[in-house]
Amino acid sequence: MRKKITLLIMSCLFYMNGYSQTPFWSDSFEDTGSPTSGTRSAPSAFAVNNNGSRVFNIASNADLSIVGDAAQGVTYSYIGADGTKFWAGEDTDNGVTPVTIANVLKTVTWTIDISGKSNIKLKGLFAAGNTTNTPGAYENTSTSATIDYMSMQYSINGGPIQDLLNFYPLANVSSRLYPDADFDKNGDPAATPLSNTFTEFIGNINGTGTTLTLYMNMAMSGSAEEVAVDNLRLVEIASCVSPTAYNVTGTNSYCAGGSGVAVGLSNSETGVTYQLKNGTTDIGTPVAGTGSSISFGNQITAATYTVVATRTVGGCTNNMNGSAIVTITSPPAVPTVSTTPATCSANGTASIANYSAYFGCFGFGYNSTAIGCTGCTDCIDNCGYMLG
Ligand SMILES: [Ca+2]
Ligand SMILES: [Ca+2]
Ligand SMILES: [Ca+2]
Ligand SMILES: [Ca+2]
Repeated sequence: MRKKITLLIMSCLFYMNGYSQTPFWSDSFEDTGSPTSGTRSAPSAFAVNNNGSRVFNIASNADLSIVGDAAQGVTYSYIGADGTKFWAGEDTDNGVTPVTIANVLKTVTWTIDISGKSNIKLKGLFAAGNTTNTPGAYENTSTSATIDYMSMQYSINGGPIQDLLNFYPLANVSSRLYPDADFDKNGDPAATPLSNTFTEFIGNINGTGTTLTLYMNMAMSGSAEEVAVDNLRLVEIASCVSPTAYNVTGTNSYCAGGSGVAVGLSNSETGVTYQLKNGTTDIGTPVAGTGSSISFGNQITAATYTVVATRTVGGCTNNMNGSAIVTITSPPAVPTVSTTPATCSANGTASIANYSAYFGCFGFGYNSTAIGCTGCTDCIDNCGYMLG
């Protein structure tokens, strides 16, 4: 039950972020519930020893002795772990000499069911305990027996092992540990190096299958070369279906002082919200699709209105067809009547000027205010008289 509640909360958080990311697995290295499914295997793990300066295992800050950087005033502990425990790596050869790649490289392996999943991403928190800048502690030089690095890899259904996330020192020097997004085994100098505050990184898992094998590698040859990982998560990114383009409706004009023109959309989809816009400016709040036509209400401002649709799941958008052009016309002149009196030989005549324009604009009625025409009381009196 606890897991279900946790997953529900995470789903809500992702939803609020505007993405459709469904978490389906995690490992936070806590005593219970980690990992949430599948298996974690670490036959090369060893207990924290050497006063906390050798470790390849689950640990908490109380177990460790990390360097930090006194000059920067950095706290000598990892900051921002999820819960209290995480996986720590430090002096991962565990004191075995000589230091070789085989001795120093330690790996955690997970086996996870990914049946039916696609567009999978790995998320996780990564940190490096030693934040000394010059010279950095992590070696990437030909004179060093081994290169200090941390990486995540994966394979699907036992296929080739592929890179997922890399953290390496800069090329040919000793430095801090940097993200290596191009996987050339050199830290990327433009990136921000890892610090003792856990930072989230995301890697793409390409392909689909039934079994994902996830690898976490740490190769740290010294007691001042320190890394930590926490809260690994797998999320499935829902593909987004572009909203259908419907027609913007409501092109019309109204008389100045009137109540405006109703602007809407000829049809709509549920699961999509529709934002009315005047240029780049949002007008009002988004209207939820209903499966039929929707209205954005009467628009007073003369403008060309457009509509942008956004699908709730996935967040992709689409422009609706056309626009609604609202214009304002000036009130026509009040109708006038001219008459000729009857004589013995002829009937009198009466004619009304500007009749069509006026009533085409304001409509018929004795109370023009009720139909949106203000300041025309005289006209109505005249009209009533004339029509009577
Ligand atoms: Ca944790
Ligand atoms: Ca240490
Ligand atoms: Ca690189
Ligand atoms: Ca080293």
